[in-house]
Amino acid sequence: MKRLIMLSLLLSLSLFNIVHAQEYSMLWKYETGNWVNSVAITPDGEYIIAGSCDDNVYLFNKEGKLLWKYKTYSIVISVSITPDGEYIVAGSYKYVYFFNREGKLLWKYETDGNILSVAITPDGEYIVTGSDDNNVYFFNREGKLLWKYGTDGDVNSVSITPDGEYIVVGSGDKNIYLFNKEGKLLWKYETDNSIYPVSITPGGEFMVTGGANIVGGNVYLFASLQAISKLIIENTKSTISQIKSKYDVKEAETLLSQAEEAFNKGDYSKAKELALKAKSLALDIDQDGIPNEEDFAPYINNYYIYASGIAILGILIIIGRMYHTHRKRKKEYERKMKEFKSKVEKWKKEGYDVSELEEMLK
Ligand SMILES: [Ca+2]
Ligand SMILES: [Ca+2]
Repeated sequence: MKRLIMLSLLLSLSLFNIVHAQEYSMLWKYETGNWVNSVAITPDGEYIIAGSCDDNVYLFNKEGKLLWKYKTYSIVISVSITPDGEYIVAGSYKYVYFFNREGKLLWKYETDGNILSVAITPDGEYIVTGSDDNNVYFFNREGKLLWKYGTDGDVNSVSITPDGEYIVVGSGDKNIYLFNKEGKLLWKYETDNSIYPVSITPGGEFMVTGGANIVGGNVYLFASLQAISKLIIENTKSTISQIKSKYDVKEAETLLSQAEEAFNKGDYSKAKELALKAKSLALDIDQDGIPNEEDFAPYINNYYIYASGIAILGILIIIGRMYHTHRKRKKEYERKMKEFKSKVEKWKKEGYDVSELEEMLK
C-alpha cells in the first residue's frame, strides 16, 4: 500500500513536471548586418524567412542552412511565407517583392512609401500589403494589382483569411477596415486609437486589433453577425437544456429550431433574433416579465391574474354597495312602518275604527 502511494505520488510529480517544464533549446542563430524586423515560419518548421534592416530577405531551412538571401532596395519591414514554403512575400521601402522557394524574384511592385505589412493566402493566390503611402494593395499571384484602397493614415497592418474572402486592415487614421477580395469595403469601424496590429480568424468570425493613443492603448475584438448569432444559438441551447426538466419549453424549442434553420440558410440577423426570442421565452415562459423561478404562476401571465383580480374587486365593491343600499332602504321601510303602526295605535285610542288597517298590517 505504501509503495502504491509512493508510486502514485511519483507519477503525479512527473506529470506535474511534464506539464510545467516546457523547455526550448536554441538550434541555431544567424547574424544579419542589422535589426531583424520580421520573421515567419512554415507550420512544419521546414522554412524560416527573415527580413532585416540590412535590406536582405533571408530564407533558411530548419537546420539553419541559408538557402538564399536577396538584397532589396531598402530595409525589409515585413515578410510572409505560404505553409508549403512555395511563395514568399516581402515588404521593403517602396517595393513589394514576391519570390518562389528557390529565391527567384517572380515580380516586384513599386509604391510611394514603406511597405509596413504583408500577408499571403496559403495557396499563394492573393497577396495584401499595407503601405505608409496610406494605401492597401491587393495582388494576385501573378503580381497583377487587383485593387488598391486609400485610407487617411499609414496602413500599419493587414491580415487575410486563408480563402482570401476577407481582408482586415489597420490604419493610422484610427479606422479598422474590412474588405472582400473584390476590394469592396464591407465594414469600417472608427476607434480613438491608431490601429497597429490586426488579425482575423480563418472563417472571418473574429477580428482582433490593437491600437495606440497618447496615454495608452486598447485591444479590440470584433465578431461577425454570423459568429454572434452562432454564440447566441449555442447559449440558448444550453439554457433550454438546463431548464427543460423543470419547465415546459416546447415553444422555445420550436423557436430555437427556426433560428437554426435561418442560420443554415445564412440569414444570421433572423437567426439571432429568433434565438434571442427563444431564450427569453425559455426563461419567462408566459412572457410577463417575471422569470419562471420567481413567478408564482409561470404559465399564466401575471398581468391577467392582476387584471382579473381587479375585476373581481370591482364586482365585490358593486355588490357591497348594492347590499348597503338595500339595507338602507329596508331600514327606511321599517322606520316608516313603525311610524305608521304607532299612528294606527293613536287613531285607535282616539276611538276610530282601524280594524281594516290592522288587518292590512298583519
Ligand atoms: Ca413569467
Ligand atoms: Ca406568470
